[in-house]
Amino acid sequence: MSKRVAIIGAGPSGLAQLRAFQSAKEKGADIPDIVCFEKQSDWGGLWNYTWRTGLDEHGEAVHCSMYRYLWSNGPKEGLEFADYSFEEHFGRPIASYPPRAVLWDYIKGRVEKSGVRSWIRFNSPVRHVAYDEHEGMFHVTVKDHDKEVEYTEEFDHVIVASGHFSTPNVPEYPGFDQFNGRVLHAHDFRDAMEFKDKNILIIGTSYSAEDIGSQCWKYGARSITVSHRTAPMGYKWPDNWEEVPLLKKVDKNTATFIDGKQKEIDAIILCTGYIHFFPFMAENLKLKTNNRLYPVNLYNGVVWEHNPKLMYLAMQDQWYTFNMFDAQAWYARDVILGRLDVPSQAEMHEDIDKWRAAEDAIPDDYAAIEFQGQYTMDLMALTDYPPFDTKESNQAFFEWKKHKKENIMTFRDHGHKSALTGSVAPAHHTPWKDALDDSLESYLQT
Ligand code: FAD
Ligand code: NA7
Repeated sequence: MSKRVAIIGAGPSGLAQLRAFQSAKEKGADIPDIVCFEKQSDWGGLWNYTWRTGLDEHGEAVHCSMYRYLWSNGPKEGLEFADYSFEEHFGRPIASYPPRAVLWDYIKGRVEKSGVRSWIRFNSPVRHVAYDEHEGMFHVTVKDHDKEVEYTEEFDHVIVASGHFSTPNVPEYPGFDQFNGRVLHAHDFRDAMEFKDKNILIIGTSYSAEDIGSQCWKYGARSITVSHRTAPMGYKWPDNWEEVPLLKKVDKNTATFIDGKQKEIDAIILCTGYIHFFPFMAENLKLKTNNRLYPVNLYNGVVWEHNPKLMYLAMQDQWYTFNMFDAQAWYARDVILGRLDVPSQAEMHEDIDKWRAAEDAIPDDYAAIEFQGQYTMDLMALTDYPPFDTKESNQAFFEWKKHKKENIMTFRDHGHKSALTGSVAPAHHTPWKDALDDSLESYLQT
């Protein structure tokens, strides 16, 4: 096949795309020439941890938003690859909330076995993508940091898999410029030990707020205060943890909240989310969305309705992750291979609107999980990706939510059932709150 496909990013979604093409090739299909551009020197995306913050060794913005001691914030049974179970990778059932290094190992295992590393050009940030209407081709401009050159190549298709939890959303509050401590965004948080014996103020109430606060508590912060814009998280927190209304201002080390309450604080961590940021995409190809389950302009959550030769992976807000990315990647592959057609733009648009209206009517988190499970099942039904019943994995999410309500500091001590193997995960050898070593070796000890 003479077609060429560019994939931008070798994180879990870009790697899913490589695996999808490789699996078709393995079954005898004639596949296009695939080139994956990755700006970092290794694969795994956010799961490839670095101590660096700000700019990297090449002056590129650091992609990593992960931190030391990060353990999966949802059950692994909700993200398991349907063609490569945890049990296959580790040789036995393992506990349900693995630390970062264990999940990175799992992600790498599948692609190492499938031999797709040679399809990736590392240290290669994509600088610009434009579409030439006359040629019907994309022009992709890339910086090669190894050779110190910039070049442009032509591709028939472009798949953007560059992630959307890397460019921080950074609000400012009055007095930040006078604060006598560190103000940082979750993107730059690396080691909870930095905040041992400190009084920290967290802004935001979603995953990052909950988990970074919990990390700081676990590693010895003196107190944790979490300020909300909309509503408190409402878990049963430890004694040195308090939820307060939105921050009004800071003055030296005193924080004042909109209800007039004041607290002395040493550091402020903005857990205020991320923005979808694609500075390398031409304006007419750029996805512009907030963080939601069904972003605008993406048919089946993947195909750019204005030009179906362009696709975006994993741009949704995420309950499901790796297995949903797989379902998307297999679908994108089959559209590119001509195995699946896409309808007219008007029909795509209508379909997107229908899904978005359904999303707007979702009453609660449970229904949101079911919505994304159904979306993933619908995609799986279109391709030869091994299907699994998301009712089973939804159940793992439901139990997870229940356990969090019961005790936010012990939910990771529970095990869930794999929708693939039927095995129930064993409890980890040490309760999460006492497990200070997050290494793979420590986690896999029996
Ligand atoms: P990413 O992992 O972000 O990878 C994108 C890749 O694209 C990166 O390697 C990057 O270097 C590359 N790239 C970006 N721009 C360019 C460019 N211009 N040119 C070339 N390459 C480029 N999910 C879970 O399932 N469980 C969890 O516990 C969990 N915890 C999380 C914790 C944090 C702090 C964060 C931020 C996210 C977490 N997630 C978790 C969600 C996470 O989004 C997914 O697990 C997954 O990493 C998304 O994969 P991705 O490939 O789409 O994006
Ligand atoms: P999320 O899930 O996008 O949440 C962002 C949070 O930040 C949310 O609670 C917002 O409150 C809050 N927010 C956003 N802007 C502001 C301002 N200006 N002031 C106060 N609060 C604000 O991001 P996370 O980082 O928690 O999670 C992202 C991913 O990382 C996730 O998938 C995890 O796996 C890890 P709101 O409720 O909108 O009022």
